[in-house]
Amino acid sequence: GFIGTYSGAATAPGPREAIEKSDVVICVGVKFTDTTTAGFSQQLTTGQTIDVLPDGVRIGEQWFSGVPMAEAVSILYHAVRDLKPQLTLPDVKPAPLPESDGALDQHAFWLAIQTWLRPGDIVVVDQGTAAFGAAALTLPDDVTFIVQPLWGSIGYGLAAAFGAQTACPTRRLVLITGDGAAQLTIQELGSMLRDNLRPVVIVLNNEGYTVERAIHGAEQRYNDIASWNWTALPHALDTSAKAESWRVTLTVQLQEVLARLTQPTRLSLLEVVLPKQDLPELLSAVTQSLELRNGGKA
Ligand SMILES: Cc1ncc(C[n+]2csc(CCOP(=O)(O)OP(=O)(O)O)c2C)c(N)n1
Ligand SMILES: [Mg+2]
Repeated sequence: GFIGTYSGAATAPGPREAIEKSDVVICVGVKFTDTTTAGFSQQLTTGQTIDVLPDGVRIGEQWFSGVPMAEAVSILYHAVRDLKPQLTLPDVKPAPLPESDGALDQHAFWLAIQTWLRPGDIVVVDQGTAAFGAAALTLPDDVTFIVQPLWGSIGYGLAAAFGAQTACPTRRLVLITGDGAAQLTIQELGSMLRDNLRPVVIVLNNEGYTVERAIHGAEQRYNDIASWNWTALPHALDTSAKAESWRVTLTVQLQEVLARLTQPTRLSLLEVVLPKQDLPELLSAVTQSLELRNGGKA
């Protein structure tokens, strides 16, 4: 039933129309923020939405306080299931990822990830180009997807990956994080190695804060970060040589390394070198409207 990710005006036309023209939209734990709605451009009316919040529910203008979220979701689930025979579901498929011309850029990276992911993976992505690229993926069945779009605190992904892999040590865990974000919590690689965890850690090396460059100050120094030797880090953070690491600059190298990581037997760190100003498509649409808004032009 997945038709795409809703980001206000940055949503592809098919999913956007399907969502905005629905009679009823059930929002579960939704908080619209500037970066998830391309600058608050969502078009959903109060009358059209059911808002399920941690301790209450709003249906149109009416509030029902004190309803626990799990109970509200269960009630709505049963109500929708009973109504299902009468519903016409929108005939919209998520847009396929754009074709790649072969160079290792955001498009090529996400295409490779799309074909490599498999059912049952845990996918953790950090804020930055990773979160916006991943939002356009069509996930295989039974994938657990962890992302923190609301507060967007960078560095969360690596630490969350540690927690998720600790909880589920036998599932393949794939972390995709920006280089800037990774610099905040990288030491937890050491804890993962201490605990013999085997996540696939993919670091997108685009020389700094690419998402911030797109919003403001593309060439400003505050968007640059220290240039680290990423592939040396797991070895610096563990003396027993438990990790493997690679650096890729070509799409074919990326595909080769991913192919080796079907059943990782050790922690694997993959540094993917990407162009400094390159954005996934959804993020270009979002940052263009944020830039307009920040400049008072929206
Ligand atoms: C703790 C924290 N500090 C600063 C920010 C502001 N911020 C949002 S995205 C970002 C840059 C992320 O860069 P990177 O992880 O390299 O991702 P990229 O967009 O380059 O792929 C920054 C600094 C934040 N969201 N959270
Ligand atoms: Mg970066």
